[in-house]
Amino acid sequence: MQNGHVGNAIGGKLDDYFDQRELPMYKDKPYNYSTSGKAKPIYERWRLIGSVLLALFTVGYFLGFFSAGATRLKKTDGGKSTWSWGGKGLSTDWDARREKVKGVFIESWDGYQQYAWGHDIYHPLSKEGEQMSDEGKGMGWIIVDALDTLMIMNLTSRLSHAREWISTSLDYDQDINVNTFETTIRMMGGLLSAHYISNEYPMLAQLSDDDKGAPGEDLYLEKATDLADRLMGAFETDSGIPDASVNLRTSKGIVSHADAGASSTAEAASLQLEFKYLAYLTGEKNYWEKAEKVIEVIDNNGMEDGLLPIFVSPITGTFRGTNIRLGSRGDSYYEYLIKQYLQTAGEEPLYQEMWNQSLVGVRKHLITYSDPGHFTILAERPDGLDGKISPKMDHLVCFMPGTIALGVTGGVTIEEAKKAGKWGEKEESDMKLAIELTKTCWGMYKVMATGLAPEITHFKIKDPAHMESDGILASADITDKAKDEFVIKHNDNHNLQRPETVESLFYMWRITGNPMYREWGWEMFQSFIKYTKADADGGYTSLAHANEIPPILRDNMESFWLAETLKYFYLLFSPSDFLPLDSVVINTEAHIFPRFKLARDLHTGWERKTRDEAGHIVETPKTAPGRTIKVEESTTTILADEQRSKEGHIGLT
Ligand code: DMJ
Repeated sequence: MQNGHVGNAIGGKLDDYFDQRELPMYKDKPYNYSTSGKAKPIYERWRLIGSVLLALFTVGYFLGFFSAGATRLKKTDGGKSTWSWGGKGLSTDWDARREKVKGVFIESWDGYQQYAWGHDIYHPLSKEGEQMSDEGKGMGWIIVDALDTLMIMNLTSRLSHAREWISTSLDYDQDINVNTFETTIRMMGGLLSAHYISNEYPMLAQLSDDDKGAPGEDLYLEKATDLADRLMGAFETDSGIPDASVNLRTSKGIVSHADAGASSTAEAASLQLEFKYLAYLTGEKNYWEKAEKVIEVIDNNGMEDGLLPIFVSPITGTFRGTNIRLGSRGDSYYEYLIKQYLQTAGEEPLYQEMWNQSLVGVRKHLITYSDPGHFTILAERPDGLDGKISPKMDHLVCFMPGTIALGVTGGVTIEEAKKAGKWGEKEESDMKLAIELTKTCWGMYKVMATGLAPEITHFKIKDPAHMESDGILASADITDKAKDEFVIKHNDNHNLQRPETVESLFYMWRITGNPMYREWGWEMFQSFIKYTKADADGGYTSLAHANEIPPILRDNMESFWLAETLKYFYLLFSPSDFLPLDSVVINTEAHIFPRFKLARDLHTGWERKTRDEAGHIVETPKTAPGRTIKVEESTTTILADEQRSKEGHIGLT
């Protein structure tokens, strides 16, 4: 699409708009879209009237006639700008915004398709592809990761192309070492999600997974199972904690070459949704047992307040180091606690108990406030819980607000939770924390010259730090002044097209119903369009420097740009009944799985050891089966994906 992104000029915006409306911009059409070519006069007339009205509105918006939403820039004292939220403004055409997201996905996908098809890595500036391993022939890194987004966006012709590649070219029998976690969440997760969506929402996926009689029946599921069987060797360690990497041909686990052989806690403990869903689909209990064993081994460390160091040994099953954080290497351990509880429809309460314990631990040890704006920070404890707090947040931590909200209601709206009598002080307080943390994550975008968040943000805080237990502080509005307390170090100002904040906006919108979250998302999306476009047909790329204009581009499109970031934008602007949150559970790579009830011989195969209020194991003999002490107070935590990547193995983020 020529100039197919939101530029500054009004003229450009209108051109874009009319381009999109009048030209057959996308070959892909909704499955049930009429292709008769017969004119539909009334519809066409309304479409024209709609176009004119929208054009007038767009002009008005940019001339400042309307307060078109919560995030309009308001000029205040001394001409300084203030970002404010709260207003609703005129009704917005969310369908049109959603189509814009689809347009950006198409540009990104088509760039990849044209210049790097079948490669794991895509460089949109040099317009080249690369495999993650020189010996490898491609793992489908981008194609498989994007499959379910193609379905959700109903991009049928592109989906057919992807499915054909998977059917004819994708072969996991390769003598290459891959990262266990990344391969599980992206490849297995992508295939399983494609299987689920194509069966559950056949109108979205023109080609079902079950091509009766055709070669490659249940293609996605078969590929997922083949891959899972190769990954399973990673779990064959002394402790049951999986090795960081695995050879796909031999299925032999490979200990991490870095970190004294330790695995990342988050990586070891974020494989469960995928292997459990596969066990459910295939009836193979082994997948279930290996995955859940990891959580048992981790929990048997009896960490204080459910907060964990970011490394764990696959030999002993015990932690390495003292670094506790919910950023890189820690993040999705926590995410998968609550999501495991939701995946099996609330039938495994020990995961909710662990989540609650960890959340209390987060509040006790990690929540502090910036100074003077009192923005809520989810900080780190590099030297353990008795060490000094480090007021730093990886962008990765921004999954947390949405996940907290999800944990509060299980996916239904606040209103519905209240009606169902599932609302009390804890829910109220957790939701407030989610709201404040979302604002902080949004602030990370607002303080940047491009409007795109850095990889890592530091904050100015008081010394000693004001903790939540010293009293909850109300945050100020995010204004230009916030730049003084959101501290962006030179090495941290890159933007890797990450999804976590829009992921949280999506959950917050669905759960609170506050349109402010959609408006924030729209602003973020416009910044991505404006500043991350590679060139006319390359697609979109990540940024080496997001805090200067023009930004410095990096020559890489992350696969999660297609799998997660654009999917969450699309869902944020979609109607709320599209993929209802209380019937699905979304993995850490935004792949969508169903919730299900424990069935057959799939059940929780372990019990938590008795522990004291702080979460330490109490060495008393167990008495009755199922005996666990419910500990109300406790939490857990988890290095930068940058470090995770390229450590000599394939598939590190
Ligand atoms: C993704 O691969 C997953 O979301 C993972 O959990 C964290 N890192 C990236 C996105 O930032």
